[in-house]
Amino acid sequence: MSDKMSKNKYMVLLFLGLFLIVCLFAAIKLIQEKQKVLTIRFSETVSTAGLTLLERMYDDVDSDGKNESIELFTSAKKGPDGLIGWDDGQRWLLLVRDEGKKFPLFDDYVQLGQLQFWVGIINKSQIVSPGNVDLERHIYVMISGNSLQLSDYYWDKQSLGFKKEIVFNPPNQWDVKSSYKYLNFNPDLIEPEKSTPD
Ligand SMILES: [Ca+2]
Repeated sequence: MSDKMSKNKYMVLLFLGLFLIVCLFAAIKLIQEKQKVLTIRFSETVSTAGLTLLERMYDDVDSDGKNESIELFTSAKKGPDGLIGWDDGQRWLLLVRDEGKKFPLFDDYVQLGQLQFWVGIINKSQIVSPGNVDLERHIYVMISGNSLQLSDYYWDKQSLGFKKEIVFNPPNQWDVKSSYKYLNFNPDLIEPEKSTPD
């Protein structure tokens, strides 16, 4: 074998080796990205019995033309004076209710903190004068405690569930100081129930 042929063979092997390494890194990154996204499907077991409703709003979070109800509950109880008896930690439940189906977006204990949520309405296709079904909803959930974590929930037509992505969770957080939106019970945060939802 000539020196030139050996050199070419060496270059091809080197190129293939580098290509395989790049593919491996790309595959690892893809797997890590996929692991960050969870799917929340409807639950037949989640119950709101004994919980306090803190906030409710109606919006078409799955863009099918009909409103769902987004409800935030806590296990802390409202006293006769209207004040809420907060403990050092309690259960928080954020629920999307869609014609009898309940999707628990968040159902967990939060120590020395609280959960807040917002509904972001995105005109992804940049349609002029978009209708309700042209818009994409994102439910943003911020959990505070010893750290801050922001998650993005959005409807996924394929899995018929909500995808959850953690979009903000800085490392090495030590503590968080914050005001408490739900310190006192505020009935204005509970949108009245509609007999015929939009
Ligand atoms: Ca809907």
